[in-house]
Amino acid sequence: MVSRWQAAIAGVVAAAVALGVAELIAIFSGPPSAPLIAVGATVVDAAPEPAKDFAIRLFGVHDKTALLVGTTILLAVFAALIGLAARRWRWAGFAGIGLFALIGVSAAVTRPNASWTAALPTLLGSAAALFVLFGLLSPTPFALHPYRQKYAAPDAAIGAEQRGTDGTGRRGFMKLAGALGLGAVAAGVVGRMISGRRGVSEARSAITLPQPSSPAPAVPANVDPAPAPLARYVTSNRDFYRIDTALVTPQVDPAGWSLKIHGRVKNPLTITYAQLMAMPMVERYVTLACVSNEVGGDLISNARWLGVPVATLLSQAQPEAGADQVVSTSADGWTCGTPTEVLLDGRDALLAVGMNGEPLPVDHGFPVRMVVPGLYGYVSACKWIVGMELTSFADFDAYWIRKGWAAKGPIKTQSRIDVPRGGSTVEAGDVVVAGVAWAQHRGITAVEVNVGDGQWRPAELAGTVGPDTWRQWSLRWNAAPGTYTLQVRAADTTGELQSSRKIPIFPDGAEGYHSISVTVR
Ligand SMILES: Nc1nc2c(c(=O)[nH]1)N[C@H]1C(S)=C(S)[C@@H](COP(=O)(O)O)O[C@H]1N2
Ligand SMILES: [Mo]
Repeated sequence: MVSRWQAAIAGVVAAAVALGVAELIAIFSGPPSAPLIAVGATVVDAAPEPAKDFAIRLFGVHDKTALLVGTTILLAVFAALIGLAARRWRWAGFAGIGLFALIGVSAAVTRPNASWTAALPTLLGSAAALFVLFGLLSPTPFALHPYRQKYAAPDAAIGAEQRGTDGTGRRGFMKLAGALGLGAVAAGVVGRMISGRRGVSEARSAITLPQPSSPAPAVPANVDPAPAPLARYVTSNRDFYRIDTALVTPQVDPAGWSLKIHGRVKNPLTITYAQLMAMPMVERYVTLACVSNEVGGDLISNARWLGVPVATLLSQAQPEAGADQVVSTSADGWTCGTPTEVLLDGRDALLAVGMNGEPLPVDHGFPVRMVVPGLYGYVSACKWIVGMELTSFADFDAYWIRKGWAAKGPIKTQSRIDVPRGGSTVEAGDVVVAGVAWAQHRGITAVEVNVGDGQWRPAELAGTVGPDTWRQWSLRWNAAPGTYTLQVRAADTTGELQSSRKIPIFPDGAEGYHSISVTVR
C-alpha cells in the first residue's frame, strides 16, 4: 500500500489533472463552463450581502481573485482527504470524485445560457482524475504502462531503505506525481491562453464606429485646472473604474449579437448589431459612478460615449401603461432595473457602442452596454446587454435588489479632495487644494472647503460640458505650519447642499463629507 503522504498527494494531483483537463475542454465549451469558474460564479451569485461586503472589505478589488484562490485551496484540502480515504476504501475515491463532478456539472449547466456541453469539462476532468487517483494509489503505480519500466529502472539502484514497502520506490512515485502535476498546470495555463485568444478582441478591432449625428459638446479649455489634477476630467479607457460580478469577462461576438426588447410592450422587437450601428448615433460625456463608492473613493469615472438613445428603441417597442421598470439582461445573466420614466424623460440614456472614440472595451461591456446619466451603475449601466424587458418594480427584483440594495438608485451629490493626498506633508505658503464634485444630471453649482478653521470657503469651479459629468474644483490656501483636517462639500442645481450625515454605501450610496488630514511644515 502507498504511504499516507503519497495517498494525499495522489488526491491533490488527481484534482489538478481534473482542473487542467477541464480547462482544455473549456477551450471548446467556453471559459464559463470550466468547473472552477462555474462554481465560483455560482458562489458569487448566491452569496448574501453580508458575505459579499465582508469579502470586499477584506480583499477590495481583488475579491474575485481571493475567491478563486480560496476555492482552489479548499479543493486541494478535500482532494487530499479523498486520496487518504481512497487508500483504504476504493469506493471513497469514486464517491469523492463523483461528488465533485456533481457539484461542477450542476454549477456549469445552470449558468445562464449554458448548453449541455457545459458539463463536458467537469465530466472529462473527473474521469481523468479517477484514472490518475487509482493509477497512483495502486501498489505499482501505472504498472501496466509500457514506459513504466523506464521510470522504475533508476529506482532499483537506490537501495531498499529509500524505496516504498511495495518496492516501487518513493522516488518513482514522486516523479510520476510531479510530472502529472506539472502537466496538469501546463494544460490549465495553455487552456486559459487559447480561450483568451479565442475571445472577441479581434472582432472588436475590426469595428469602425459610425460618425455621430449629434456630436458631443466641445470640452472647454478649463476643465482641468492647473496644476494637473489627480483625476483628469475625461478618464482614459485604461483608467476607467471597473465593477461587475463576472469571474471571466463575457465574450460576446457582435456578429451573433442581438438585443431583444420584450415584455409589456405593444411591439416586441429584436435588433442586430448591424441594425443598431446603422441608427442615428449621439455622443455624450457621462460620468458613471458605483453605489459602492465610499466617501472619497475612486469608483467613478467620466468618458465620452457613442450610442443610440434608449428612448428611440423604447418608442419603437411602445411600452404598455404601468410598465414602470425596464429590466436589462447581460449575456452572463446579470440584471438591472431602470425606471422607464427616467429612460424617457429626455436625458441622454444610451445604448452605447463606443467609449472615448473606441469600440467599447470588452471589460466595459463590448459590444453594447447601457449608460444612463444620473443613476448608479447597478440600476442602469448594464454591460454585455442582450435584452430589455418591460415589467414593473412590483413584479421583478433585479440582481442587487434581491440582495437588499435599493430598487431606485439616483446618484447622490458628492465631492472628493484629491490634492493634497490625505496624510501627506506639504510646504507652508500657497497650497492648492483640489478635487472633483459630482451630481449627475443635476449639475454642480458650488463647492466649499473647510481648512480646519470651521469656515467654509468657496472653491473655484473648473469648466464642464454640462450637468451629466463631474466637475473639478480648486482652492488656493495660504497655509501656516501645523496639522489640519480638510473637508469639502458641494451643492447642486436643486440648491440642496451635500449631506453631512455619515452613512454607509448600503443600501443606496454613501453620504458624508470627504475629510483628510494634512501636515504643513
Ligand atoms: N453585466 C453587468 N453589467 C454591469 C455590472 C455587472 O456586474 N454585470 N455592474 C454594474 C455596476 S454595479 C457598475 S457600477 C457599472 C460599472 O461599469 P464599468 O465597469 O464600465 O465602470 O457596471 C454595471 N453594469
Ligand atoms: Mo456599481
